[in-house]
Amino acid sequence: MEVKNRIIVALDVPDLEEAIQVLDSVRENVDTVKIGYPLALSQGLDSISTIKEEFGCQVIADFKVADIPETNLKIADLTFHAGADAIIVHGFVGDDSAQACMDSAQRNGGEIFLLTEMSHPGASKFIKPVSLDIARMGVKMGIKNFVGPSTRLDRLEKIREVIGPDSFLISPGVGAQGGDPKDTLKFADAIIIGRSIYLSKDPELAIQSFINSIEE
Ligand code: NUP
Repeated sequence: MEVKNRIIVALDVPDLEEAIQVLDSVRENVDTVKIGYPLALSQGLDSISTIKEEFGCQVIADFKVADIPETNLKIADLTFHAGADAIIVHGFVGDDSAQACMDSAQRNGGEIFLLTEMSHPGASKFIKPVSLDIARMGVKMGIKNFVGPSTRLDRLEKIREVIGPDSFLISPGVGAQGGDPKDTLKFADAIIIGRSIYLSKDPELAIQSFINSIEE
């Protein structure tokens, strides 16, 4: 996946109007957005096609899919049929569950991102001890896209070592959770930024200052 300016905007707003307003102000500099449960549960899966039609951008559906293979398959099919370009899938549930999403992606011409280690402090307890194993599992399965934390760069670096230079790694936690954009991009291909953009009074200015700090 190619991501303009290496920035993915997370649109965790519960209102489609608000999402469109934010996207409208950053459209010059952003071509990839991530939507998750806040928007999908309040506005429905149709919000994916609405956003795509209006802005022509790529949409990553952050549904952190983590169920048995049969249910994962249904979730992924529905998400791709709604127009998503990619879906984020949890790795801790095992290779059969992730494989179901890969099968759906292949059938529907989409992509999956495997979530290795999460970015919040609580992730240190259960998922951090196994996140490199999750990354290794993904590599073995032939997965090419991964998600890793910008809030623990030592871990992000290790995840990059495991997945190799040719895998595509995106990283949430920049801004509001404390991750630094430029440092994160030493290991990640693109950063995911939510609140620091959509809560900003001027989202375009916020994006511009992230771009400047990356280029410094
Ligand atoms: O480990 C993860 N951490 C994380 O923050 C995996 C994620 N998918 N996210 C998502 O990235 C989170 O749900 C939110 O949509 C976005 C970060 O938003 P913000 O902290 O920049 O507001």
